[in-house]
Amino acid sequence: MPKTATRPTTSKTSTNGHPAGSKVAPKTLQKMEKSKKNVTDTVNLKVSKSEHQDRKKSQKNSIANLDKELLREMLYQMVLGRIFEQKCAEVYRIGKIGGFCHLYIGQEAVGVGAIMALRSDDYVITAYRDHVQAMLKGITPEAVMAELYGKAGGNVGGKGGSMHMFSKDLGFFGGHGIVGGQIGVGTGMAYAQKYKGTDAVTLCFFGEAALNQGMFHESLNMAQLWKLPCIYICENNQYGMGTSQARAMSMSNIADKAAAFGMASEFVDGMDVLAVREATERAIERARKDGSPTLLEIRCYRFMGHSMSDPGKYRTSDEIKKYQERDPIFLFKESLKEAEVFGDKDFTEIENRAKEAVEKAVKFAEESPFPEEEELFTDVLA
Ligand SMILES: Cc1ncc(C[n+]2csc(CCOP(=O)(O)OP(=O)(O)O)c2C)c(N)n1
Ligand SMILES: [Mg+2]
Repeated sequence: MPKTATRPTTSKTSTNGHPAGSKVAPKTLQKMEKSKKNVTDTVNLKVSKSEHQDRKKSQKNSIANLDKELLREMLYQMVLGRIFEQKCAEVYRIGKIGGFCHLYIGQEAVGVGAIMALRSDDYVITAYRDHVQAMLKGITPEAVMAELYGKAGGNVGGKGGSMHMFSKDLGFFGGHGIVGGQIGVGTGMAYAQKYKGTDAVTLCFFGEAALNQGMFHESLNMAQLWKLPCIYICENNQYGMGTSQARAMSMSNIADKAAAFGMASEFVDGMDVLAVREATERAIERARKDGSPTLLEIRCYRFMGHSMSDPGKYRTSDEIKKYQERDPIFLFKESLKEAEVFGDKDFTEIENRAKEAVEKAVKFAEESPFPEEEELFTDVLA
């Protein structure tokens, strides 16, 4: 199956919903130790180029099965996310946005592929890299940008900032700054969906560094035991704040961790928006049917620093360039073009529409007032 990306080690992962058991041979261990020495470079360009060709073929097959307007909207949302985040970086540098600001550039295929497979009554929860996912769940670009500016017109009145987008009505439950904390909350959200007798599901996003937290293990155990309709999406961008996965995790094969709970899992190429969509659809089907949870390891890469204040000294620019050759937007566009679904004219129209939406969001944020002083004393829990 060409959709599965190459792993840096030789361990095998199931992609059919049944976790593979693994017994690590001494030779493999030696190889793993060796590969740890070169922790900043996990991509083999030759292999990834041939994978890129294979994936283009599989993308073409997937494209043939999807409605043209849905494909247009998926590409639009990816481009909007990219341009929105580039604008965030620009206005952050001139002091319009304060505090932490974590960008999603490079990971758009994960959010778009997964969230656009949902129904509107499904829930989403994520960590602090939340701007694009919030927009995908229906929070407007204006409300997200004004929130980043700390303005009253922001998504939560300018009091949450970059890491705390939230909308109960739209089923977007944050925006969380404590690494792994949202995994417990997301599990509880899925419990509520089941308790109320709905067939709605929860997408719970987190980074690979969150897997080393106890919360991950406790939550997945409970979800499998109680059959909670939670889809755990590990966005494996291969780095925590400045620490590569290889330095922090005893095993690199995250999808295999589901075996400890008897949970279904898949390893997915996060540069391929359609592969993400299809894997999420399979997980949603399991969850709606009888509440069965799934762990998806979606392998991706962040093109920017961990946050806007990251000097980025832990990886090489060559490594970043290698991943940029597999830019998820570029890959999707190429496949759409080769399948003769869209051409350059459509791409320009989509890009212009996204640029306009971002400009409108910035104008709204600029013109929105700061919150009133008395707002300091509302929504305070102590
Ligand atoms: C409990 C906790 N420990 C440490 C931190 C500091 N911290 C913020 S982000 C981060 C790395 C998280 O990386 P990952 O989960 O892979 O997500 P990514 O930033 O790659 O999206 C750390 C250690 C924190 N916010 N919470
Ligand atoms: Mg990470």
